[in-house]
Amino acid sequence: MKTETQDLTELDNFLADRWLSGLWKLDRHERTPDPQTKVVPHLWKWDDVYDSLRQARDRIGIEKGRTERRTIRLVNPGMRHIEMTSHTMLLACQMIQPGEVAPAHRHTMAAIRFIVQGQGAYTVVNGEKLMMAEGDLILTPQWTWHDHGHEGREPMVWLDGLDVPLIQSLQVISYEPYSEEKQATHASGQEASLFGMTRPVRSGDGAAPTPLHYRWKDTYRSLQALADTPADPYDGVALDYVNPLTGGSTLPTLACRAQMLRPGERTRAHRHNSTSIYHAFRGSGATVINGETLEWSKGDTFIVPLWSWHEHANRSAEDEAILFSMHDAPVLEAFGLHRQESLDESGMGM
Ligand code: 1HN
Repeated sequence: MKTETQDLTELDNFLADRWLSGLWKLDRHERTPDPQTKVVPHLWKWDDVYDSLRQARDRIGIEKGRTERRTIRLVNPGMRHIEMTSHTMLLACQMIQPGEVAPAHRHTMAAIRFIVQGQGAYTVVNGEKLMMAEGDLILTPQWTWHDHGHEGREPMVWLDGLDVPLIQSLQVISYEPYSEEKQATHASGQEASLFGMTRPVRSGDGAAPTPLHYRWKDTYRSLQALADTPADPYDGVALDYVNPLTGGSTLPTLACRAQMLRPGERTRAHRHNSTSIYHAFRGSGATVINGETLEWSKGDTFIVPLWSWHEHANRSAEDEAILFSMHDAPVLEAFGLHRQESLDESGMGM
């Protein structure tokens, strides 16, 4: 007599031979009430990232057709197999030297750049030359041509945030180099910088303005204005970088946010099934993620995996702390999947 297991193994093999599979083999881990992720909480220290960039600078020149970007990825320990920051997002850090040109290309991945150090570099997005300043956010929506250059004197560093692993999983990666190293810029130059949310009237040019450039001086002024009002219990004084044309998220797949933790401020714990990557732009503090405390200071980057309880605290009683962050929430929202939960008590303790 055959045991039930033998019977099943025979059936499983029978099915496998025919490219079929019984649902009874499904991993039980996929049937838990709580979403599961392989992404783990992690913090990357600024000194490590910056030192790595300097070492790369000393060894790697930027060259068309070879190394087109001097960019270092922040790899989540749970995402070692794909060398990504989360299952949906990649955060990288890029350094460009005075006089260098990072050649123009376009791809189906959307990108954001958050400028962390230096001045005098620029990005050209579809012919618009956007000068970078610390704290600025510059968008490169999917399939837009982009190249970077540097007219300043000091090395310039920014964060690159992209939806690479999401686009990889959809298997729709396309990449195209531009015919020239650099794009020609619009004759009127720096459209977004010059005209803000307006555009010059030109016959035959009906394209809506693409909002590409969020300046730090504007963001900071808004944060300061908000600082005197009641803060969000979970995020403090926080601003979403919206697409002003639609009121929707920064990009279809990525949302960016700037938040201020006022001196001594501490937020309440909540969790959501979107993943967040934070960069400490100013100040220092701590974030407790499922009971694990990550201490951060200026320049550090950390990740809060989906569905983990988290709360932030500014460690200083005198200085504000400012976090820039990137989230994959728009993807979940688009499919009606976004979920969040909060605790009634005022935190998990730190
Ligand atoms: C990319 O095109 C840039 O254009 C930076 O500066 C980082 C990471 C992965 C894929 C493409 C850039 C990138 C990237």
